[in-house]
Amino acid sequence: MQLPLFYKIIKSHLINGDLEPGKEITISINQTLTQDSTGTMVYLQLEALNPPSIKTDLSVAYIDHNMLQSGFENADDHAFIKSVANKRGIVFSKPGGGICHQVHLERFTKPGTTLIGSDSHTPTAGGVGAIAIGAGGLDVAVAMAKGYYHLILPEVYEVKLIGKLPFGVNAKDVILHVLEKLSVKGGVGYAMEYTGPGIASLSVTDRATICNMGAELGATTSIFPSDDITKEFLIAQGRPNDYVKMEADENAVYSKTIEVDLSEIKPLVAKPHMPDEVCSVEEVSGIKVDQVAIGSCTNSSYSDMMKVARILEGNHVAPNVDLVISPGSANILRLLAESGALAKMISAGARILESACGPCIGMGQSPKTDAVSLRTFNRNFKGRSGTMSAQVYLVSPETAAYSAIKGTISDPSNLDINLDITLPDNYGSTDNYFIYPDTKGDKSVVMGPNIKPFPLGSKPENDIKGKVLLKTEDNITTDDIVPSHSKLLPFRSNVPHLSKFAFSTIVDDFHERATQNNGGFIVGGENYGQGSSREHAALVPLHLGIRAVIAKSFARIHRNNLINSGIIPLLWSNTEDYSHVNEMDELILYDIPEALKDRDEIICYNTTRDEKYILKLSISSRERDILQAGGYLLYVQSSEVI
Ligand code: MIC
Ligand code: SF4
Repeated sequence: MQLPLFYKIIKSHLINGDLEPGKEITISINQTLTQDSTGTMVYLQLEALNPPSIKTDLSVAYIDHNMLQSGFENADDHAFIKSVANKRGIVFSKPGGGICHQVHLERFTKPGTTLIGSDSHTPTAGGVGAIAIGAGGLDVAVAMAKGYYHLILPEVYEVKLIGKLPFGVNAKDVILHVLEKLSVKGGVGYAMEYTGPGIASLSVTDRATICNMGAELGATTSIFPSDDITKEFLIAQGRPNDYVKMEADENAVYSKTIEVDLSEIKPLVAKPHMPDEVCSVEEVSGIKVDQVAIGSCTNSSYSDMMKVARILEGNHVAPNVDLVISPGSANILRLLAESGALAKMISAGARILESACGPCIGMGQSPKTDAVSLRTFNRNFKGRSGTMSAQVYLVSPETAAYSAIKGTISDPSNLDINLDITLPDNYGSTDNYFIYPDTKGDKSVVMGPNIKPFPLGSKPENDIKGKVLLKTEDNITTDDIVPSHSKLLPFRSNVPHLSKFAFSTIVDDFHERATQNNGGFIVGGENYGQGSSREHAALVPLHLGIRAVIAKSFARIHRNNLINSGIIPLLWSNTEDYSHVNEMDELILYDIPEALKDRDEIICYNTTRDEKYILKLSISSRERDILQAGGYLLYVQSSEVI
């Protein structure tokens, strides 16, 4: 069969299983990346695994999320990660070096290779033709220790691009367009593969923007071919030998195809509070803006920043607007400084932030009450900015910069300036932000008082009895399960503290409900756990005594994190039953160990309503073993099985 590029790379990395969509496979992993807010857990787990050496070709630990040092906590976490990196042979990217996905794309990703990262936007690297997948922290620790990763083989969704983007339209608008068409659930079970003549007009970083927000589609990953444009990018990044041409077989067979005519795309926005609430900029133009934030792993590339500088040049930020800009990497910041573009931004009245995630994850720059905030980021979930009442719109850098000077949401296609950016022949580098492991140096691990042991699951009991602590709507995010902002991110290595804030975007007493009832169940709707890769969204429920979550469907990474933590993800056989269950109903799940051996169903009895439900157990045989062992760490430690 003629294969899509995604399957070709999978095939060359296949350790176990067949190219059969829907079935679990094992692939070898060339590279891993971590960032600091998930990284502390990853490296605690790696220490627990204590491998003789790491098995990847390259592993990098980035510091980019927890950058505010308003107490010792974040600095402690950084010191811990740095010490494990040195001990285990992992490259450490210092704070200030840049956002993991942008830096990895610039310095390390190679076409045709595999990368997993403890961050949901790891697929950004698909922009150079690599398979890059976001995963839970423990999966990344295991990939370093053992060199492999298990996944359910997705089907491949072809997005055929034709035409060329019109003036003022960014790659961001392309992915917003795809989100409008497919929704935040539309990519679940798929790898998105971009093909067609339209690709030739998109730079590597444009492609990376599109792959980045494949995470918002729920896709396993997204990928572009590697072609002459990739080659030029890698040469300009000083990595000519990393280039290899990668493309789908001619007449490759895809499960689904949509065609997108780039020339028909207009500037778009995602309205509050979901990335798929898309409409044209024109429809919302004129809305008064309070804050504009430009940056994040979606839109912080050199060309995005240069376009912003062009739009700001000779203008000033409107009096009602606070404009903040964070370039994606130290190298981009250096290039902006050298070219004079930074001076144009500053002259216009922008606040320049360091190269980091910053406002994207609520690390500062929370907008004022009821503010309208325009962000070039990828997620606008309610409360993520740190201000519950803020109205966050996701936009392109062009829309952001133009709106910042106009003071209202404004359509950049009305601009009358040249926005063609000539990319550098040589980007140079700021590799002094990397610390390479010192083989002869001190190998001790530094653990400050903020670093607490992580919770471990346990073998399941025969029957699980408990109350429904919470019943949620569809599309609940991990930002709901464990919110993240400047007050909570410093506690990513302190699960007991984080657990006090579980589900606090939905109810303010989840912690009490769980502790007063000795744990219980969560009942979810469709796409439960969408969004980030944070395994804290499983570790916190585990700490609070949750042993099973029953949902209509689960988001991929969160489902895996539940299993890794020893929590059973169950599906309604009859989704009607969802409407029968209420909060505080008491449920009993019977014969768990037996069911985990080989059954596809678990019987659930609702003692409050005297009703019986059949729940589906849709898991692989390896996942059965993991759940029987009480979680992935216990399973891996006690098993040499791949
Ligand atoms: C995010 O964008 O939500 C994050 C913060 O980068 C997360 C990781 C985390 O929660 O630490 C992600 O996308 O996986
Ligand atoms: Fe950082 Fe935001 Fe990207 Fe997450 S989405 S990695 S917080 S920039």
